[in-house]
Amino acid sequence: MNYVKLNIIITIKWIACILTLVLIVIALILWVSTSYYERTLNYLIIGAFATMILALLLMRIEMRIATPPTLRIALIGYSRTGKTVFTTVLLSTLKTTSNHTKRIKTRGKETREKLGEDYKELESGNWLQNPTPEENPFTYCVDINRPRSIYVARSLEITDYGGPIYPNPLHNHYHMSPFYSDILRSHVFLLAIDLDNVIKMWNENAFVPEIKKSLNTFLEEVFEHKKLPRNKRMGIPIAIVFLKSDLLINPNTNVEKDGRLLYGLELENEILRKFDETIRSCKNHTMHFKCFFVSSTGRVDIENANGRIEADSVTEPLKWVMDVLR
Ligand SMILES: Nc1nc2c(ncn2[C@@H]2O[C@H](COP(=O)(O)OP(=O)(O)OP(=O)(O)O)[C@@H](O)[C@H]2O)c(=O)[nH]1
Ligand SMILES: [Mg+2]
Repeated sequence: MNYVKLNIIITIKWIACILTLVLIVIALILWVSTSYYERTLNYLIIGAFATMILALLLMRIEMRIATPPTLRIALIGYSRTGKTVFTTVLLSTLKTTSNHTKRIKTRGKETREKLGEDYKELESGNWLQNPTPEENPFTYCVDINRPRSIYVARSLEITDYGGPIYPNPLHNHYHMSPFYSDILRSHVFLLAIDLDNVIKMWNENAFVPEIKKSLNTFLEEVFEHKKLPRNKRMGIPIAIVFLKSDLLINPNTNVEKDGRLLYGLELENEILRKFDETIRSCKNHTMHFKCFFVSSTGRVDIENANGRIEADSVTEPLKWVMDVLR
């Protein structure tokens, strides 16, 4: 979506609408005030028709730019954040557990096979064996069945951008992705953050500032790429998805504040406070922003759980995207 182009089209559309009205009013006045049919009247009617057709044409172009038929969702984050597990459980459960069921259908053999294989692997008590190769991100294709609406996208493409495995999670990999320009061109951004790292490095005062810095840089580039005016909030959906939220209620979690161990909701709030600056920056730029705490598996010891997946809030981010774009 190029917002400058969109704004120009919207402005010309309104000018055409106003011109149509003005021409119609003048034609009416002329018609009422003169008893005979004047040539000017002909020109006015033709002019009004022409501007009306132009306005309708521009309205159609505006709709196409604002809501393309296929919405591209970029899922990004450091390597080993849990993105592939998240997408697998999200799309597999969404098909079976919600009233979005009828509206969502995975498309294509590739998507179905990948989801089927990965979900089976998780259900059998194993984590996914291979990280997503950086040079080969996977795009899950999903159809949305909304026949009565012409304003919304009919399909989604969720791309899971794998990152290289860095021994040091402080590394900012966004700029290194060969798909960086593709990422910037996406319509929706899901920014994944690994709670495991946030918790493990709670007191190190390095991970959170670093990830905040890379998120801010990335967001600035998104806004710049889309030529978003600084003083205007636009409608790009952006969500921060904190993954592995099961760790927040893990008794081994060791986050202390004022001599007290933080846990569950209290810890969630403390984490949100840590990311306050990034959250504020997102809210300043877009009308559609939300944070989600998600556990894709529901438990850390997936092996001991006989592969039972008890996901928590895993479908919420996508449901939210679909709702805001309705
Ligand atoms: N506790 C917990 N651990 C998880 C969860 N999801 C993933 N993990 C862990 O995170 C690891 C990485 O998950 P992936 O989904 O493969 O990570 P990724 O972000 O796709 O990584 P790349 O493909 O390298 O970018 C898994 O092997 C698990 O150890 C979760 O919901 N809870
Ligand atoms: Mg992956």
